[in-house]
Amino acid sequence: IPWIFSPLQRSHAGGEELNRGSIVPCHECPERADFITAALRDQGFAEPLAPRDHGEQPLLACHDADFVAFLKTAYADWRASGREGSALPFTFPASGGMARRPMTPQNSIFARLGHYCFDVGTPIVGGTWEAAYWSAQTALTGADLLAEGVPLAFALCRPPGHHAGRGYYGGYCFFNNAALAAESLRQAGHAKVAILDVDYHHGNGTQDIFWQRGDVFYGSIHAEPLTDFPYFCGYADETGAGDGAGATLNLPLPRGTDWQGYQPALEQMLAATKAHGATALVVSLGVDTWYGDPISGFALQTEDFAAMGQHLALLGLPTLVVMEGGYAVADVGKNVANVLRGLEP
Ligand code: Q9C
Ligand code: ZN
Repeated sequence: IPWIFSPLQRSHAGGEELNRGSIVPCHECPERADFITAALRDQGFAEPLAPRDHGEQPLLACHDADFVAFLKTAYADWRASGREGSALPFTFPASGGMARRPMTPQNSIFARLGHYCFDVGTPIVGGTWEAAYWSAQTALTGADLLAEGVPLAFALCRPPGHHAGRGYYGGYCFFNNAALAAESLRQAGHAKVAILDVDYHHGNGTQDIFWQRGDVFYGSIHAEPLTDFPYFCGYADETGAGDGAGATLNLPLPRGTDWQGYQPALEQMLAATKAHGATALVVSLGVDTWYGDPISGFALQTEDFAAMGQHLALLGLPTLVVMEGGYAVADVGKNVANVLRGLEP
């Protein structure tokens, strides 16, 4: 199984997040990628391929130009305002209140952070742009491989992507790697593409990007938003709009869900994917559904991830697996490897 990663993706490092009122080291750390790399080596995978550089243009298929420009200079702007450490917003436009938009480079860095970010858990540091840029290139390269006939590939994207929307970042995500890959597969000739998101958290960014599109199916199994991040969407009654009506499927499950509760939802999502008629599959793979994850509440076991891969393989589609979450740092690798092995024919 070919897989893609660049050490430049480690550059987003040393950031701190405000989590439930305390400043703590960011859960989404570069060591996650190191442990995944080590586990794949242990399992006999070949060395990773370096991502190809597609430039910034493909990012604009899923993101607004002003947002991309903001991310590029955000940390320099933060430093120019006299601060060090993690660039985090502390104020947001009140919902329903008046808010001056759009932001211009003349607006304070604090205004711009609050405008483009939706949480206080996603620090920007000196290496964030470089890491997020190469994470996106890793996903785009994975899509290239599928377009060139490879049946199964793994994009070790880090930082992750599924919480990032066209014009916003948050939830440890900057560019929506899975969305970029899906868009690339569309442009490579797949008339319909499916993104299946098995991260513990709802992929609000991916849902937003494809909400009104019927050509890209978005299916997600995730923790009930009544209790879990991102809280404001991911409910079962969100099914898409306009041309995208019916092309979004949300299957929220309660905290404590184990494989017995998870498997029927997965089967339902696979049936809906078949009905949609996609000819290529992007899997947003978070292994934060593992029972030992420090910020999540499902109860999947390591062997359940192999079963998950086997179920996804039943679609019989060219498949790109894109890394999302998973924060039990030393244990994420085995779970990822099991999904990939399960997907193998
Ligand atoms: N105590 C991904 O898995 N922090 N992002 C929630 C709740 C945000 C997770 C804090 C979690 C984002 C890609
Ligand atoms: Zn997650």
